[in-house]
Amino acid sequence: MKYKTLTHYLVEQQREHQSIDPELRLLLEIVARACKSIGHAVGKGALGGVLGSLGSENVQGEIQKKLDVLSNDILLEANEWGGHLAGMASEEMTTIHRIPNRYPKGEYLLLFDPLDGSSNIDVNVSIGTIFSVLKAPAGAEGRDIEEADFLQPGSRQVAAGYAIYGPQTMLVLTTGNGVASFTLDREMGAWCLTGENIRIPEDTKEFAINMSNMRHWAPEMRRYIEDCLAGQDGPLGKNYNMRWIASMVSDVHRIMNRGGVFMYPWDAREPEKAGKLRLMYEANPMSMLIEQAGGASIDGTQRILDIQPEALHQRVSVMLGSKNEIARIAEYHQQ
Ligand code: AHM
Ligand code: MG
Repeated sequence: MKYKTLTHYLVEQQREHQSIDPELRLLLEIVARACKSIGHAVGKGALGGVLGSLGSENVQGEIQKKLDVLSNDILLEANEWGGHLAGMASEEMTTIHRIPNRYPKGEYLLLFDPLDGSSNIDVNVSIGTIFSVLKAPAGAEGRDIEEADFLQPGSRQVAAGYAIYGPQTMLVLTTGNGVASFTLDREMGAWCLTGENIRIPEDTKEFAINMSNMRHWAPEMRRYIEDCLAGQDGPLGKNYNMRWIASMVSDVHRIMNRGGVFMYPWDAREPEKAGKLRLMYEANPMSMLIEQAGGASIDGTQRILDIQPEALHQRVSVMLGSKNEIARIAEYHQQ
């Protein structure tokens, strides 16, 4: 075979780096397999009867799409029986999911946004699955896992990744030793290593943000974007380009490949929520990937991976991507 498979890559990681053990390898292979199933369902679209809404609301009060729930079920079922997990948590579930007693338990915690990019699900635009892996805290063995066990800062993640369902189905993964990407060979059903040691360009002239919310942002955020829009003759001295897909996975994937900054800042409409995106299922895993690829990720003033979570569904302001541009955005927030 011309390309290394995901299994081959993970076995090599296991040999070279103590941070990955057989249980974590099994976990990642199972998540990757579940993503293959989700990608298959997404790809069928109307023919699979999977488009449209269910009429139910998730814990955040958002209308659930059929594919949101299907993807959540696929990930739960795939990961329950392997013996590698102590518990799971998902953007689509009110509280944590304990491993049923009929299965053995392991030491890892899996968190996911089963299908990110809700507004793009029914319109055939790229969407994705985001996941984060933590270890259950010491002392959690032999007792039921609790919500509090999941509330660890992103710097404690042992792995993170996303699958993107687009023109190609890809998996982008880190176990703390750089970022690798895999393309799904749809005939073989195999994840093939197509990118290793991904590095994000440190400088950029491209930003991704939902501009329609501009009037609700904090003044420093508004000032940064106004300066970007001023172009060559403005204080930043360059002409910026804007790209906004509205699927975080796709916007981040573009940045992974050619640089840029993605922002979903704090918004005055819901001041207490700190932002739209979720710390545990979206911001933390993406921040680990971005940092592992040489980029940076902040909430405006602090590194996202250092935030001590206070609640499972906590929201956060997110600014991530090319390192030097994120440093510039941080300066705007210090002034
Ligand atoms: P979701 O998890 O309900 O899909 O929401 C998250 C998505 C992100 O993928 C994307 O960056 C953002 O919401 C888009 O928001 P907007 O509707 O403001 O464009
Ligand atoms: Mg999401």
